[in-house]
Amino acid sequence: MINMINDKNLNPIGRKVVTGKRLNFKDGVTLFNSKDFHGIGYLANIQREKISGRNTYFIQNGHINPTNICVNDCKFCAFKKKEGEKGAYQMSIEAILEKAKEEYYEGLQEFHIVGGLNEKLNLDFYEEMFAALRENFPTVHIQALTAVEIAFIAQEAKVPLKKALSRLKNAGLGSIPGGGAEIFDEELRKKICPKKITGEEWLEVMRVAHSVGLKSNATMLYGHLETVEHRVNHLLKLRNLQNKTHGFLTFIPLAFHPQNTDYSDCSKTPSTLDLKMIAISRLMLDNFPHIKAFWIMTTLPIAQLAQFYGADDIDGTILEEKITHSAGGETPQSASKNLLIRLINESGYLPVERDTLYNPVKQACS
Ligand code: V47
Repeated sequence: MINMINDKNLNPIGRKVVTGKRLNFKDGVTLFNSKDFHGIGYLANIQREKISGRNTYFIQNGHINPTNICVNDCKFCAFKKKEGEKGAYQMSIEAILEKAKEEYYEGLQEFHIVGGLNEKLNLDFYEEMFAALRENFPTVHIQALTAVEIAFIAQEAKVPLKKALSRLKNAGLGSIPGGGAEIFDEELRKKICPKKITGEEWLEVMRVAHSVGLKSNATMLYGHLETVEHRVNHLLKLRNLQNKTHGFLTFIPLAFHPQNTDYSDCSKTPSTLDLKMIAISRLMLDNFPHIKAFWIMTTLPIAQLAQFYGADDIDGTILEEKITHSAGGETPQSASKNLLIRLINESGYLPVERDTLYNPVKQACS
């Protein structure tokens, strides 16, 4: 057998991967510092195939962003607007239903709904919105509100987190997207998103969400000011919580898009880093069932390649995306189901259409 590992520092990590031993902080740092790009991908693929076999998941979903008005002032965000600022918007329940109607077709599995921290949209509004969506689109799962939005809504309503989450769940919330995690290191977090809840608070929202039976995703924003150590610590905090709750479905590394942000002099992340992030996430997060290459951020060709570097999910049809596209994203706004199936088939993986909770909808073929 040809040896796939060129960097001898990766050999002990390779032995751990093959024998199913957990990687530690030092291993994570070694992986990020290694230039053995193919070696890292080779190891991540071993882990991917152990966990997901040859399956690659995708979903027919549509995004809705009810408001871009946000009291936080995250330096990396080009989507946010202050109230009254040009381009600021806030959708009514009727407008959200109209948007959902535009996006809906038979086969759509999920509405993915995230937005800004808008003081005018309270817990009652979101309950009403979920109830209206559930009534009008009973077959579509609602994945909505980042942990940051949930903490804000609960705080504004002066109700404990658990109560707010239970009320939202009863109204129709099905699961929680992974946004808002950014980077957990508190010092850096204070710099890039000073008004945001802390990393510990983000983790606490997820812990409580999992305890009331809501599954969630997790993310990390990379490619800004973070160090390799920040990234590894972030992954380890997620792994620790997952050990306790088993409520995370998938991890999505989010590539920073700098245009129109306070860090517009940063370059876009290189594709090599995008693939390395996927691979190292797969290796470190051994208790996460899925790793997603979010094609709208990585581009479709990189999402296709990511399947060989640990990703077993390439997200979905999306239909319209605003967060990355406000920040210079150049990918198309949507991808058809047939295109996603083709990309997966071309790579020799098995396309599995899924619902939000990763139940296969039906085995896709083309
Ligand atoms: O938390 C903001 C990120 C997130 C930028 O759960 C940016 O499947 C890149 O929740 N460049 C919100 N990223 C989006 C979100 C999400 C996205 C994809 C998949 C899932 C999922 C959830 O968007 C924010 C922040 O990390 N973001 N600005 C930017 N300039």
